[in-house]
Amino acid sequence: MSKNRNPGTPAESGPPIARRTMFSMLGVGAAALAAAPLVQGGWERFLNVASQNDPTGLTGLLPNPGGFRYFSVAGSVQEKTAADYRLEIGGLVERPVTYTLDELRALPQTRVVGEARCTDGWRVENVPWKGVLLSHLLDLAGVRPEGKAIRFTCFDGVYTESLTLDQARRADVLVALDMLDAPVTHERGGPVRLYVAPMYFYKSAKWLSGISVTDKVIPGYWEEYGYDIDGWLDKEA
Ligand SMILES: Nc1nc2c(c(=O)[nH]1)N[C@H]1C(S)=C(S)[C@@H](COP(=O)(O)O)O[C@H]1N2
Ligand SMILES: [Mo]
Repeated sequence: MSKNRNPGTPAESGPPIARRTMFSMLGVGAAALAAAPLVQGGWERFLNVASQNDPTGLTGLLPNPGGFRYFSVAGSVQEKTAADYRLEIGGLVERPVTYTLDELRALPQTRVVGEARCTDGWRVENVPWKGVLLSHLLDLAGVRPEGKAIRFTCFDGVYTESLTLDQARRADVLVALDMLDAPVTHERGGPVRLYVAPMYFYKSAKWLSGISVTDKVIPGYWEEYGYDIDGWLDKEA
């Protein structure tokens, strides 16, 4: 698997040619989608409407009528269930801990509604996410004074991400267990994924398995290839 792929060029299911054909059948050019996020928003709404009455049957053939594109830098990812999922919290903390899924569910749950916006131009708006505030998990573990940043690892064995401690403590950064009011599916990065509402979706690591407090930011997978370490959607955020 090539590492040079742009994070916005999804390794999603289905042949790209077929997708392009589908877009052009809808009269929407891929270049226009990439260049105009607002047009993309309109396109998503069009699709949602279209899939409700679906007069042509066309939308059922689209790769993902809900708007999300499957993305993974790893090949196939082993599915994890409540029985074998674990989240390890360690590094520069007073109390390293390993959580099961049930233990995470027993912690206070916070709901954040936000968008998922890929650097490629596709976005899904008003997505409800629910889970444990990252800041709460950090407080429970007790960040040591030398702790300045967070490194995230994933059970796909490949992907990594980072946040500064200040970013990680924001009230819109979740260790998400639910999405669209249902458990996060394997395809979407479940049973547990990160959701960093104010940043591009590449910051929201899927298949989250490790949260490690570090003394400085360690650039994540895509950031090694030139992507902004701070992936703010709005620079002034
Ligand atoms: N583990 C992991 N997390 C990841 C990625 C990935 O390849 N692996 N891709 C990122 C990118 S670039 C995007 S746009 C989103 C895609 O999430 P989705 O597949 O649920 O749409 O996940 C982000 N998190
Ligand atoms: Mo992305």
